[in-house]
Amino acid sequence: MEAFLKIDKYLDTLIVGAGFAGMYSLHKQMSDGFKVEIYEQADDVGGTWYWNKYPGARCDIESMDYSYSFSEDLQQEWNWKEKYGTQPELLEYAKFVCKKFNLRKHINFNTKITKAIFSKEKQKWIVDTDNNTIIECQNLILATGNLSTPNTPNISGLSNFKGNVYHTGAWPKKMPNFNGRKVGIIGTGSSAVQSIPVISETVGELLVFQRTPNFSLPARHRDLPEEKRNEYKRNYKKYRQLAKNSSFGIAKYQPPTQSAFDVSDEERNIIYEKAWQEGGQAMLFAFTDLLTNEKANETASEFVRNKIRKIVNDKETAEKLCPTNHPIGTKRLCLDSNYFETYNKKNVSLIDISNNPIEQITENGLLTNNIEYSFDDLVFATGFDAMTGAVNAIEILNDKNESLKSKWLDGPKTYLGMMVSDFPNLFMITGPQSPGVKSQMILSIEQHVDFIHDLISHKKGNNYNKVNAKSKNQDQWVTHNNEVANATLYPLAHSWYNGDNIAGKSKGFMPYVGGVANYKNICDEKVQNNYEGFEFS
Ligand code: N01
Repeated sequence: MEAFLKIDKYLDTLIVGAGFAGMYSLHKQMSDGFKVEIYEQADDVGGTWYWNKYPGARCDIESMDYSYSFSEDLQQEWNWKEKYGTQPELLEYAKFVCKKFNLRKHINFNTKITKAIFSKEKQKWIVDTDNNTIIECQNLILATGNLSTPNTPNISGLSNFKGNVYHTGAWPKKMPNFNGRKVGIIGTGSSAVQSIPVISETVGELLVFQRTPNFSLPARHRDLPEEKRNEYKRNYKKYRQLAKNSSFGIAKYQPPTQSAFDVSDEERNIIYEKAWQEGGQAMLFAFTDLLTNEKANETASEFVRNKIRKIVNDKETAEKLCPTNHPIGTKRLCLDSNYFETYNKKNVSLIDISNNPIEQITENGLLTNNIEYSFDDLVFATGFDAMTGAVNAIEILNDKNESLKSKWLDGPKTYLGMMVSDFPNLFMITGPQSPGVKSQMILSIEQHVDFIHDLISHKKGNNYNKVNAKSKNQDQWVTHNNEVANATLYPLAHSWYNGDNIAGKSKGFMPYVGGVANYKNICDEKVQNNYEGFEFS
């Protein structure tokens, strides 16, 4: 892919990915007259909500919050039907947005970006695809998602398995029929917690292989009453502002004001019980110190363990389901509809593999602790190569022929989660070291897209070719990110937040946990200080 290559297309901006980040970015750039296109490997829009079609998939943030705010028309026109959007509803919403803003004709589907080189001579990105179309562009925006590279653990013998194999993160379009079949599922993260109760309804038998029990709170899912939806719509301006001022990007979760030890044991339990009955993540926002003080956290952790003990009839199973190796909230907290209740069903068994890793997949099932468990179908609910997987899947080379992947061997380093030093005009939406995954994603996406769009417009308006993140500012940002994380309990958990879920992946806490409001203030300050940390040429 050198300078002699025939270029098939010239663009101002190429965006990779047609999920919520890519679509909004496309809309922004189109509105300002940039020549812009998306390349997307799927055959339709939707990103996460295109791929994660597993039974029971739905968003764990309420739909009135988890939606675009950039268009008043859109937020008034669209009617969410349920408290938490289902996967089909979210996909329908993505298609609706695509149609409303005439995006489809600017999206190249079924095309994967494989390589991007920043040409020294042209000072542009030369981008290659899996159908050998070569595109030259000035700006390259990665809207590739944080949880978009499914992780299938390397367990020997998988190819020998005679039954069907599925991954929750790459679910087939045609829903498999599990009627009366015996199904094995590996994993007990959010995807499993949502799918297990639904899969259990039709299967003959369900075997759940659990390596680590997870905290989960009841979602208290229900239809969205029209009055509630209309009230929210009338007051969207207020709710969106409250969300922006919060730490997680959700209007109703405002910063708590008291420590867990400012109240008596009895009062604390009443507060937890209220949050438990309300559903959602309210419990985590009950006290100031739940994610900074282990003792405070233990009060909430034990409250949830006691709930599990009450729900699950079999004492031994209940204990196996009680998480004890991480404080509540330090792994992504799951929300469920009857997850723990499902273990009271006769056709559901929990197999604890915490001390006995899966040795092998066999023709008929799998082997652990010298016992062979047989089943007809196998579901991997084993998560993703999170945050860096999709970026590293593209070979990205700067003008010194250095790859981004090699620069990230010891973990990702970014400036504000949006740029990487020495990779000019390459932008990431909700990249590592941004609050993305630790917030209401669409709010963070909108803030990032706006920031990046303004940065590109500033570059163009001042007749610059390039913008680059300064390495000194990048180092400071990475240090700050780590300091913020180390002041919390997050590092105590093994999770995809720190790369622990992937064998051989560098370890280090990736998301920015200083909150969306703080983060936005920092970004705004950089702009006010003449784009501090960015160099234009
Ligand atoms: O993946 P996970 P996920 N042998 O990484 C186990 C978002 N999401 O797809 O904990 C045995 O959380 C692994 O065990 P352990 C959300 O942000 C959102 O469920 O590593 N087990 C774990 O139990 C979420 O956090 C929504 O010991 C193995 C499971 O597989 C993120 O996506 C819905 C194993 C993986 O859990 C990822 O969730 C769904 C092995 N070799 C997802 N390898 C909503 O919005 C892995 N595991 C609702």
